[in-house]
Amino acid sequence: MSESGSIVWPSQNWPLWRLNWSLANSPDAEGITVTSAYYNGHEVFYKASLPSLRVQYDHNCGPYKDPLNYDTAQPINGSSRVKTYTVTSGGLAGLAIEAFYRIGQYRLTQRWTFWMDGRISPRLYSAGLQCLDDHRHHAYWRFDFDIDGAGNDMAFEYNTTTPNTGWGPGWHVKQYEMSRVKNPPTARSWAVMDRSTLRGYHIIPGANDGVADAFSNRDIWFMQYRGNEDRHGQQGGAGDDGLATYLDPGQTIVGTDLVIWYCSHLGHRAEAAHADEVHSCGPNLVPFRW
Ligand SMILES: [Cu+2]
Repeated sequence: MSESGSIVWPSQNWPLWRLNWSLANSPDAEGITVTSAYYNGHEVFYKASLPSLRVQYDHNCGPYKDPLNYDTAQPINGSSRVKTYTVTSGGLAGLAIEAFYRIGQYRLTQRWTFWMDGRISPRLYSAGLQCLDDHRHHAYWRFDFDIDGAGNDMAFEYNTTTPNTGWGPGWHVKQYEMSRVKNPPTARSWAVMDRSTLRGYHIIPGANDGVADAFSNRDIWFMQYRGNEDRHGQQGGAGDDGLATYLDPGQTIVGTDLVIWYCSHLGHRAEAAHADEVHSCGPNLVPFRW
């Protein structure tokens, strides 16, 4: 079984967002996928998904890779396991696409919100304890951007310490496939942009996205699109995200079809008082020149 749909939002007469969504069953394990997403008439994503959720405990439990798919999702809207609805926050409306999963003792909510101003909030909410021990959930989103079409993309990194290299103060171009970690002292963030239209998205780490560690040691990966690297959640395993093998450090990414993976590291403490607390993570994607 699976579920899927197409949405034009907020209305056919005012199609700010157009996209398709689906939630496939096992062996796929990539949560709700969003495909062919357009904001204001311009393509943003070929596909966006959540193909890995790994958890590491401090002591004798796990690690686990938790599969987000139709089989672990629960009915939340009649018999449907995916719910789409309009949310409002601070006066701004958004299109939310949501699923609720139960895996062992975990209760997980995955939500995509596509805001009226073009911002996108991919989120994962977690509650429940598999073992009475401190642990970290590592949620990996895969963003296959096709801004104004598949090819001709560029990736950038921002640091407060970088002089103007022609792209504005703080920004420099990423030339090759690579992975990076956050650096709060320089307010590090990233961007993807179409080289001809100069439309793009700024990728800003979320406030609760934690820090990389020895178990999950990177925050973002930039790579050229290769069809055989979209494994629908079956890349890597509990102990290893498998992404290092996707990187070819000699492969230029300037002007190519870019795929960006981003990982949130969600810490979760085990004290009884915290066991039922819901924690959320995820980056903020903000459009520019749209
Ligand atoms: Cu947890």
